[in-house]
Amino acid sequence: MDRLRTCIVGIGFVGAAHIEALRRLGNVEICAVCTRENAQQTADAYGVMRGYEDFRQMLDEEKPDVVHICTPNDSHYEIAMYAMQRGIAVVCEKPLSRTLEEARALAHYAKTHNIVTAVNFNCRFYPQILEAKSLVESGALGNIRTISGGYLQDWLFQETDYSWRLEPEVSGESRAFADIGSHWIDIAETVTGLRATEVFADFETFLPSRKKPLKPVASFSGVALKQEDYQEIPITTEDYCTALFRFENGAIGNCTVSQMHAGRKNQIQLSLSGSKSSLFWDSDNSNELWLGYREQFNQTAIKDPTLLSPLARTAIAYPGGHVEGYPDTFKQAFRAMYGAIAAKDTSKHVFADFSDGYRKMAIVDAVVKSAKSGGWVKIEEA
Ligand code: SOE
Repeated sequence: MDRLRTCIVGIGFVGAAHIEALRRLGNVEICAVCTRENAQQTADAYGVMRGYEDFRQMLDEEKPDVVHICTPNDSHYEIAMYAMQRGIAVVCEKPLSRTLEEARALAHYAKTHNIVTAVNFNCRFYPQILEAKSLVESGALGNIRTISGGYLQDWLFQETDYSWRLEPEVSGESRAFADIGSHWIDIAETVTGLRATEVFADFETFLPSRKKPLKPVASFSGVALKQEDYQEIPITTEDYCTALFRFENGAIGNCTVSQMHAGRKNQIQLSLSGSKSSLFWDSDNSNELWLGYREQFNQTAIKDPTLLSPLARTAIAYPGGHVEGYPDTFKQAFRAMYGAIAAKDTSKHVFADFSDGYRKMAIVDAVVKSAKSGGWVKIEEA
């Protein structure tokens, strides 16, 4: 097994998830982390040798095989370009960038310079999502007619809930769709193998202003501060998005995305109906896949490697009955990505690369344009 050296930029909620998943792979040495403040202290806290406050210095001194970008969206482009120009493979958090132009340039550079890249669309690596993909590929569903579902969360429900994702200069013009709707359209396209061609989207911002904490508060921490520790700021990005899609084969789709749906912590659902049968998957019950029929009893496919397809088995580490979930999707995604990085293999794999990251940004861009214009918008060919 090839041993690869890795550096991580950004140690928030998701940077920590990357470290944990990489350690579970067994063949990755996390040599350094980069964060703007208290870098060595942070490195020590994660049991990593060195901490840097400047990502350029880290990449120049450590010369890693791979860099993971776990920072806010506005720095993805700069870090990814700097790494690729030094021949370093990049694993970037989604969405790939803050703007469509940045994503286009990153995908172009990766392609023309043969750099192995990846975007962490981790939901592809739920075993039942890969099982759904195998079923669609086998023709079991017939022609896909409808693709529906959505992604609901409540971590931005209160006016004191705050994150850099609420600031368009950092996050981009879309918030809820770019952050979590992008996961939904990613699994919809991955499972069906179909591309969305146009979109009609509607946005709503339920809280036009929020209280920004003047002291640091980590995402999902649930920490509340005193009145005087908040500053009132206007919110211009969407809390909620409904979108209709048309797919290349004529299938129609719709999704509902919200970061203010009380009680729904982090639920993504996908429902497909075809000319032969249907399927439904829910991340809150991620080890099961519902299969629906007209002429026979419905079925539930459970996560059991002895029963599932070869493709689904590639993302399973434990026997049936031993539940695998969200952190396992990171491990399985990184396992697939590191296989390609070790082999310097830039061909298409199950994981998303920068061309897929660009594709998703083209969809985000069309969603924003549609919400602004109030009409159907064609998705840029990416
Ligand atoms: C916040 O909405 C977030 O952390 C997303 O950015 C992740 O992609 C998702 O997995 C969980 O929620």
